[in-house]
Amino acid sequence: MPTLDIQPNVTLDSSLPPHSATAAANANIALIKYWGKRDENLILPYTSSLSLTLSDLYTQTAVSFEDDLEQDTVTLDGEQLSSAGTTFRRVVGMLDLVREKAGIATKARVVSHNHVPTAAGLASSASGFAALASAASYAAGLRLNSRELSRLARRGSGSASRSIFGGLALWYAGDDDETSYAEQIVAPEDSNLAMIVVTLDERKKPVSSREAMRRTVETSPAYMPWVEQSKRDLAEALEAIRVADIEKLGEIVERNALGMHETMHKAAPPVNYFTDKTYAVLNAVKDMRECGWPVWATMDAGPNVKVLTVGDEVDRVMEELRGRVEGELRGRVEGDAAGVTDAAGDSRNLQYEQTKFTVALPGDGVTIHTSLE
Ligand code: 2P0
Repeated sequence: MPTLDIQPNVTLDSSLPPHSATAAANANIALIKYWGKRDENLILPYTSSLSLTLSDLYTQTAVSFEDDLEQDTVTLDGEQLSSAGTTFRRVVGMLDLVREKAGIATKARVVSHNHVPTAAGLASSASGFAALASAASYAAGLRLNSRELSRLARRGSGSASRSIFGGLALWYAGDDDETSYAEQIVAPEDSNLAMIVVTLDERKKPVSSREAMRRTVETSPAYMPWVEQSKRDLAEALEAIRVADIEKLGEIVERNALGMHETMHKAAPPVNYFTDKTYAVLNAVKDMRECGWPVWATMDAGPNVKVLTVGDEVDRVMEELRGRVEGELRGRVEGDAAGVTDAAGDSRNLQYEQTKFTVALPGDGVTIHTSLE
């Protein structure tokens, strides 16, 4: 499949102070998953992965390198991060990479806002590190092209390599730092796909994806077979996209995600992100499909379910899905004589009224505004 060679969308902005830039990057959801690193330091994955970048779910980050700063400062959603925390250290890790490439030692101020509502249950590390890598490198005076930005974003968080691009993005596993990057394979306007994010639980997950991935690679006997299967899944998914066969694509997407979760279930100790509600949504998706609806499920490192569907049918698909999921959850409560209650003693509320549905359409790649010098 020919890939589209695109440059980042960069605007020179004379209103910005010197050595500063802002960048906005959208979140993405993988259709063929990234799960497992062959090199933890460089973040080189075992497998290539494929994702859909989503519109209106993004991180906006401003970076300025300022001579009078004594240390880096990072503000996330209005809160200044402690220098002892993991997120602060990961952000400074990215700033250090940029300083090394640019040959500077100046400290930076980073101000970032996530417009990925917590309620959407989506990870913000992909959009977060794509925006940070873009803003920091342009603020430092580096004029990286899209491929170089993708490689740099990858060093912050693997999935961020894909959020540099809009539409469908393919992250080539590669062999080393230079060959592990993403590319756009279908522009957002040419992709008639959509996702419905079904959020069941907004709480922070008990095991981070980074830890779960590491444990799976080290201990799961199902991991290497999944790696081999995933390579076949990717080849078939690309062919299904080429011939616009969404039925085939959906089938592969669902089996690739469920296969990834099986590798975790067989890790020691096992990692299991599924809850009763997850099974209820997966059942509703399967029942809808049996009635002819174009719906396929995918899941990431958490209990929430993302439903792949056709872009121009997404509204009616969402209404049907909502009705069925609520029906499933209500049925489970009524079928359980003991009931399940939350702190307020309201069993119905616990079971389904907190479930949220968010429609996400294909979105654009990163946009950057940078100062003149
Ligand atoms: C993905 N996930 O392809 C997969 C599927 C979760 C499940 O990429 O350790 O936050 O920072 O490279 O990118 C989540 O992992 O992990 C992820 P790191 P990242 O979207």
